[in-house]
Amino acid sequence: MIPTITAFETSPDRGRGLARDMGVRWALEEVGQAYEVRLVSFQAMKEAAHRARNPFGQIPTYEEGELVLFESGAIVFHIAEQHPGLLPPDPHARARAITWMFAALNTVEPPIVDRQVTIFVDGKESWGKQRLAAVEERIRKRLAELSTHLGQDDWLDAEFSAGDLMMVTVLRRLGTSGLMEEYPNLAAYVARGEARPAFGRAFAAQLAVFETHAAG
Ligand SMILES: N[C@@H](CCC(=O)N[C@@H](CS)C(=O)NCC(=O)O)C(=O)O
Repeated sequence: MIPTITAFETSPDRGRGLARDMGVRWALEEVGQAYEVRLVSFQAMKEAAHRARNPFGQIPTYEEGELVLFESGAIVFHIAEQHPGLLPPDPHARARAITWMFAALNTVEPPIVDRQVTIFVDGKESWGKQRLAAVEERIRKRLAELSTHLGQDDWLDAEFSAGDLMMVTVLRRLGTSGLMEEYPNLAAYVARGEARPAFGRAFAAQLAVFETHAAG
């Protein structure tokens, strides 16, 4: 059965692959699962039909027959469980890969999202700059710790897994901040993820949506 995901009709990132359907598309491409995309406007996301898929009125969602999921991490996990390729068969290696998925979303992503909120929401406040500096220090702490763990390895564990997919997706949210470049092994790690053919196909598909709708 071909699953359907939802994505922004017009992504605020202008197709830079930062909207959270990116990780889901990437996972589907890694495992070779075809998928359909239902594009939603900001207004449609808040309407009852979409809230039935995601109570928080956000993208991405995932529909596969009767199954309806939201939360990009849960969707990627589901895809990884259904197909070989994203979770290693060895039970311990599998549990570690899942641990890295949680670490990406629960330990690394929060200060990175906080930075975006600080810039877009608190930016005009008198204390905005001070808060941004504090948030960036928290990000540096996490990046330094992750950098130490990774060392000169290619991936977080022996093989590329859904844990790397989520971690690279999260680190990409640092965008042009320059923070990741302070840790060359992390910048190389993200570049390694982006060089995977499945990432390239997912990125191109997301960009094509933006270009089509921006032109129209
Ligand atoms: N934790 C959720 C976050 C979902 C999320 O923040 N989605 C954003 C797009 S990247 C969204 O729909 N924003 C529009 C809104 O909240 O109105 C996930 O990983 O799926």
